[in-house]
Amino acid sequence: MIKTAITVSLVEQARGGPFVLWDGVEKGCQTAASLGYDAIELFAPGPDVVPVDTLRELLSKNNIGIAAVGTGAGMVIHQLNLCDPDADRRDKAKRFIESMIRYGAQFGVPAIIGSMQGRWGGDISREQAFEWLRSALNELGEIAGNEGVPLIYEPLNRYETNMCNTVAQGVDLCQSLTSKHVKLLADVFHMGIEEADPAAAMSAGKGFIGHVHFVDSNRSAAGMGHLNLEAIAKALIDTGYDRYVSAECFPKPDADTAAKNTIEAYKRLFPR
Ligand code: LER
Ligand code: MN
Repeated sequence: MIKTAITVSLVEQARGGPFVLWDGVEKGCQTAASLGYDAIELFAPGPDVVPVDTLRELLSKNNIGIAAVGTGAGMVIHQLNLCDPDADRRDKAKRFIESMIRYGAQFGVPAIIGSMQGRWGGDISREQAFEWLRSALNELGEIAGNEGVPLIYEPLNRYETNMCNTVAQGVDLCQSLTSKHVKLLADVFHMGIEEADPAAAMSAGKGFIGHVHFVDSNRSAAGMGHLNLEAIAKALIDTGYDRYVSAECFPKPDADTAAKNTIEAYKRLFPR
């Protein structure tokens, strides 16, 4: 069964970004639970901001789960990424991601590498950047595997990275890794920009997809843009995917409307 999640951001520096709930983790859990979501997806400044026990209590009190934890704060707050020309900063990027993997693992959920993957260019060749990215994913993938969770790698659209932009490129990357614990995040917003046929791309990701940001063309809530979400959802269901679809969308026209519209669309597209 496909489960539903909604993003909660605690990262002030990311205001204006594609996260729905911004009023703290307690309120986020309450709102998500009251609307019938299965889980929150947490975007936090680091692993120490919401102590594990505190979050455990909040989740249990609100009878809600957690789907995944983001690592983008490493980029947004500390400007760290895995393709930084400076070896010390690349290592700091890995250690930040490791800290989030270990945090998420205490809830049995994966960490997501999106913007922290970085990019090639300037003095850094494409080959060099991919070597660093592969090496980091192998190292971090093994750490995740030893913690009993996958590590999630997210292809992004061309305006955010020049590493992997499509699901097929992500599949190639996963196949080139020695670690078998790295899965892909299929973000339907990025797919709407990069894929010739998002539904076909979803099908081709069968077996490799470990998390989904299920939103619309304009990064609004599912149903508020122009993608053929019925076809994309059907393709995802047909792959046998049974993890989360998550609302990583703008809180437009406001958070409540985005959250309500998303869960209504999820109930329609992913009937139980
Ligand atoms: C960034 O555009 C994105 O989709 C996030 O999930 C990555 O941090
Ligand atoms: Mn995303």
